[in-house]
Amino acid sequence: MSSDTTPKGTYSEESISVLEGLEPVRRRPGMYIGSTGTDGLHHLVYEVVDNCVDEALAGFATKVEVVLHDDGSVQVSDNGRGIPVGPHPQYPDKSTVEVVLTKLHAGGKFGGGGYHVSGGLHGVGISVVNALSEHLEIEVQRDGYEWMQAFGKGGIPEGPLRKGRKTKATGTTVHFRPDAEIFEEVDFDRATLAKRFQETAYLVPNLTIVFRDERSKGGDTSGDQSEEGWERQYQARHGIVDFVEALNSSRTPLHRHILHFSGERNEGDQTMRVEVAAQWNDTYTDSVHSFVNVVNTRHGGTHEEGFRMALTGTLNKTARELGILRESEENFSGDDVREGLTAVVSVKLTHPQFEGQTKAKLGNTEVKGFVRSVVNDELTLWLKQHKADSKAILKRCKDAGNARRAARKARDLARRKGILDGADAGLPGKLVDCQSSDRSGTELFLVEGDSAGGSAVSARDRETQAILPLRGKLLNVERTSLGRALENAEVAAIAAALGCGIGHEVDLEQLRYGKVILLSDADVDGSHIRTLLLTFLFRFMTPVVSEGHVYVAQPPLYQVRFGQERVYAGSEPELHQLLDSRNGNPVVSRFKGLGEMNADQLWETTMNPLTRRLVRITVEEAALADEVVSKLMGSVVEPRKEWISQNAGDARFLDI
Ligand code: 0RA
Repeated sequence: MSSDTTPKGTYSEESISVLEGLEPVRRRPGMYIGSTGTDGLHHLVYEVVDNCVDEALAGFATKVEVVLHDDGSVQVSDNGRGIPVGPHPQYPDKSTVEVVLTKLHAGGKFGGGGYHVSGGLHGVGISVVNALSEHLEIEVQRDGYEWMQAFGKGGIPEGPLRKGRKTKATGTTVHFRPDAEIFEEVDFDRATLAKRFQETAYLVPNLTIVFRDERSKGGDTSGDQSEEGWERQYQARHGIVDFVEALNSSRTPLHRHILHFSGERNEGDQTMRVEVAAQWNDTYTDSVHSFVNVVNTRHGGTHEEGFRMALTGTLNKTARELGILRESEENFSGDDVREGLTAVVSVKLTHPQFEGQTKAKLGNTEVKGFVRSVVNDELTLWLKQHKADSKAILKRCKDAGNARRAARKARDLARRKGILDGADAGLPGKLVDCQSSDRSGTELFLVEGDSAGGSAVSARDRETQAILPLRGKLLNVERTSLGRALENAEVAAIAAALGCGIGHEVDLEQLRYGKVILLSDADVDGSHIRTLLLTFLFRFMTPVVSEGHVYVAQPPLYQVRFGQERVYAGSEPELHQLLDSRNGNPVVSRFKGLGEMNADQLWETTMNPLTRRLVRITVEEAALADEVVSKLMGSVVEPRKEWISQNAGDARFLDI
């Protein structure tokens, strides 16, 4: 019996069995897509797109188009072979399309050879997307015709696959609306999707991904949503080489050519392929991105381990051969060779095994040796063929090693002087400490300028609030190593006052205050200083930021006097709102800086926990500050110009 004889809306035997097929997915969505929150929602799109990407990896599709519609639906099309439309071998009364969409784990490719790697972290198949949708339509172009089928809530077919017009084209279009009863939220975030598609395009050369947002509000926060909607195209002619170039675009590369090599091996039924692109730049950040089957392995795993071992080993070996490391000298450490390294390691496996809660770590043990041996051989060769680049890279490793030893000395010295261990004797002279030693209730204000520092000292609650005045601008740590940074008096004073150590050695247990509050003027200079401080804390005291100890104080910009009463406004819009909402004769004055406030005003507006406003800094914001600093203060001029012209007048960045 075919279901086209079944009236719509009634349950045929068939649709009941189909319902049973997908029911586990609706009962426990988390098991299939991780969560029913925003991540899970976006996962639905990835799942469909990954199927198209598989078709591209197999050499059949060259274009994927993703469109966000106003009704909350998403449409994903590709120009691949199209899902087979004929009867399915195991369910001869159903089309393969229907089986792929209604049976769990029927998503894998069968028949046909081709290079199949399962995309998607979960790789659960599009039947899961169907199960978690309110409505889904599929259109296939194949075997000379268009074919379509629609599914209702939970993936129940509304009829069989139907044959439509003639066409010579091939491809698959999946149009679905996530079920609002399943997901906590059904708003797609454009930036999240865009980042993923950009990344995918780098990892799958010859694939073009077109991404269009046709929603009227567009979830747009950047203001670039025009009447016609928003569209971007992602494609990378040189694949991960382009990726590395983009990652390094706001930094200065230390050598001209981007390293690039690959290798392949079969072990039993496991086919392994690795491709690496890398280039060192003049920052101190290690930025290694790894992927398995086009999926980001944020927590690394065996492929990254193999890469790191080979990198350290090969660079040491070559440095010895070239006499850059002499017999008496220590080997480069792993950190030395990765300082300033931007790399992409992309692995494709027929049978990946992921580990950990988030499945973002590769577990296959055979991959480690494979990647290690490819990188050993190919990197050795590359270094031989690129003499000038090699010299620059190896010299950099050597400098990093020297700096590491110098930093260790500086730290040892600092520790001996008590600077880093928070011993009272080692506290900086400028610190005006609080009396309480119960850390959870205490706050350290990092205050811009001595005069504002003075006001803050008189204004503070001496029981719980400590003040560290900072003079002038903090050193820009973007292009500074830890050792050099510690030579800067302001940096050393902050490190000493916090007492929790620095760099890899941060110990939050030792942090001397519950809150670290940045207090600077509400003007451009103030925000510059804030950005530098955030960058410093983010780079060298990451856990202090990530554990939520860092805040930004919000001093007001305006004071309005209504007779005896004083009211404050933090911004111009707030000022207008205030003036509009009140009667009386207002006297408005603008604070030029913190120094203009007297102690009472400072206490009332900025320091009193009952009346002040504080903004807690998240890692994302600190990372953004970091990126802003890279662009504004790194050594490359172009991105800086570009950034300034794009964001001039956009207060979001300067006003973190
Ligand atoms: C099953 C088998 C084949 C291709 C596909 C599924 C397929 C699925 C999706 C999902 C989105 N786009 C897709 N493109 C293809 C192999 C077909 C053959 O051997 O000809």
